[in-house]
Amino acid sequence: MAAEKKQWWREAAVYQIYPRSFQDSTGSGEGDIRGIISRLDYLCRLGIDVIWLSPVYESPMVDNGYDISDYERINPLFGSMEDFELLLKSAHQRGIKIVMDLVVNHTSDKHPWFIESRSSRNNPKRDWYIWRDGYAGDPPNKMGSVFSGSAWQYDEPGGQFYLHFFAREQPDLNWDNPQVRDAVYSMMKRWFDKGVDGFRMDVINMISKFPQVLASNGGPGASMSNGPEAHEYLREMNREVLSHYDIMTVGEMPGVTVDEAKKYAADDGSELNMVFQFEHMELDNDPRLGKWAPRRYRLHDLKAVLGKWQCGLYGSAWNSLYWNNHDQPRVVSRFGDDSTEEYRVKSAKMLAACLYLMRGTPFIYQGEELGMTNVPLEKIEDCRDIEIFNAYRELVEEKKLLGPKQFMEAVKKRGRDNARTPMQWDISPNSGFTAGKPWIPVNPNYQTINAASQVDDPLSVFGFYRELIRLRKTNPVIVYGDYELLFGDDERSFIYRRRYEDKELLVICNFTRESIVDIDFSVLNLDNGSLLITNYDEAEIMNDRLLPWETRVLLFSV
Ligand code: TEU
Repeated sequence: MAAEKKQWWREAAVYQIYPRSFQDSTGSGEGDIRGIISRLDYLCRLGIDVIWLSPVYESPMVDNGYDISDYERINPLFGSMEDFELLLKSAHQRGIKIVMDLVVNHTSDKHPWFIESRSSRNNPKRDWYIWRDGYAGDPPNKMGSVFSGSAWQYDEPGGQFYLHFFAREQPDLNWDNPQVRDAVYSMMKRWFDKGVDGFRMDVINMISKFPQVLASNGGPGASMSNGPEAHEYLREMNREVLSHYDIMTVGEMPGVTVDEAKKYAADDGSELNMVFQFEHMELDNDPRLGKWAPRRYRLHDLKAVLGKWQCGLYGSAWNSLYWNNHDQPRVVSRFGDDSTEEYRVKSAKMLAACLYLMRGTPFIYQGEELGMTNVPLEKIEDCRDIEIFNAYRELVEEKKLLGPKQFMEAVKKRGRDNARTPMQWDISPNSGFTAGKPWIPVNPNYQTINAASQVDDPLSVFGFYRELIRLRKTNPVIVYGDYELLFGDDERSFIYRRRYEDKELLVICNFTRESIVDIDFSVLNLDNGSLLITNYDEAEIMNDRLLPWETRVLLFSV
C-alpha cells in the first residue's frame, strides 16, 4: 500500500486558460490579461485551485505564443507586466495559484539569442542552438519536423542548417551548452521570485537530442523524445531551481513511456511532479498519417491505456489527467456524442466522471466545463493554426497523399483550432468574448452552449464539473485511492473501483447511446453504496441496466 505524501498539487484541480481566446477586455478581438482578471470569479465558482496560463510572453505569435521572443516580457497583445502582476495578486487573493507555461525546447527565431546565434559562425551564441553543415545544399539528414517538412532550415550568413523540431520559426535550443541551461534557470528563478506557483513545461522531454540521431540519416521513426541527458538536465533544474520553491511542475512529454515517467515524475521529487502523456490522445490516429486520417478508437484500447498509466505509476509517480487542451479537439465531440443536445450534456458529464475520478491531478481546459464542441471548420480559410497550414501544404499540395476534402474532414475531427475558438460566455454578439472582431470566429453554437445559461443550473455540465471538483476535495479516496478495472472486456462500458483506507469508490460509465442490459451488476452490490453523483435523475437509474451515456458514482464503506 503506497503511503505517498499528501501534496497540495495532488489534491488540486487545474484549469487551463488559452489567453488569446478567453476574454477580450479592449475590443481588439484578442483575449488579454485584464479579461482573465474579470473572469476570476467565474473560476472561483467552478472551484478550481490552479490556473495554467498558456504563454503570455512576448512573441511573434507564429504558434500562438509557443514561439517566445522574450521570456521576461509580456506580449503587448495581452497587456503589460503590471497587468500580469495584478492577475497574480487577484488570483492569490482568491486562493487560486498561477502556473506559467515554460517553452524552452525552442525559442522564436526573433529571440535575441537566436538573432545573435545566426549572425555568424563565430558568434559567442552560435552554440546556443543546433547548427550542422548540409550536404550539397541538402539538409544534414531526413529528420522531419512535427509541423511537417524538414526539421532543418538553411540559414545565411553562416551557411549552415539549424534544427527545429516544430515550425522553422521555432529553432531548438542546445541544452548541452551549460550557458543555455544557466540562462533558462535564472529566468525561471525570476518568475518564481515574482510569485508564480509553477510551470507547465512544453515538450520538456525533447530538450536532450540523441547525437546519433542527428548524425544518422534521420528517416522516419528517428527518436526525438527522452534523449540521453533528459533526466540529468531535469535533475539539475530541480536542484538549481525547483527544489527551492513550493511550486508545482508538469512536463508535457510526447512519446513518454510509463517507465520513463516513473523517473520524470518520481515520488522522490528529484525531477518533476507529474507528466502529460499522449497515449490516450493517439488512439484514433492512423498508423501512417497520424491525426490527418483519423479512425474510430476502440473503448477497449482507451481502458487499456488509461489503466496502464493508473497502475503503472501507482506507488512511485504521479499522473495528470486530461481530455482536452489547446492542441486537442473537444472531448465531447471525440469520445462523447454531440449529435443531440441531450446526449451532448449526458456524455460530457460521463466523460468528466470517467477521467477525473481516476488517480491524478485533473487539468480542465477552458470551455470543457461547458461541454463546448468541435467547430465546423469547412475550409482551410476557416483555420488559423500553423500545424494545419503546414500539414495541408505537405500532405495535400506537395505529396498529394490526401485530397483537400479528405484533409478538411480530418481537420474537423482533430484540428487544434477546434479547441481555440473563443470561450462561450453568453448569447451576446461574439459570445461575450469581444466587442470587436474575434481573431478566430466563435463557434456558431454559442447561443445554446454558454456559461451564462449554466452557472446557476446544477444540472448543467458546469454544475456537474463543479460538483466533481467538490467531491475530490471531500473524498480522499478520489485523490489517493488505488485503481482496479472491472468488466474489462465489455466494449460499451468503463467501470472501475478505487480503494483507500475504509472507503471504496465505484465509477460506472456507459460509452454508448444505447442502454446496456446484459451485464450482471449483481456482483457490485449496488444497493450497499451511496450515490455520490450521476448524470440522470436519481429516480431514473436502475440497478439492472445502464442508460445511454449514463454515469453513476457510488461510495461504499468497507
Ligand atoms: O505541443 C507539443 C506537441 O507535441 C504538439 O505539437 C502535438 O503533438 C501536436 O499538436 C499534435 O498534432 C506543444 C504545445 O502544446 C503546442 O501548442 C506547440 O505548438 C508545440 O508544443 C510547440 O511549442
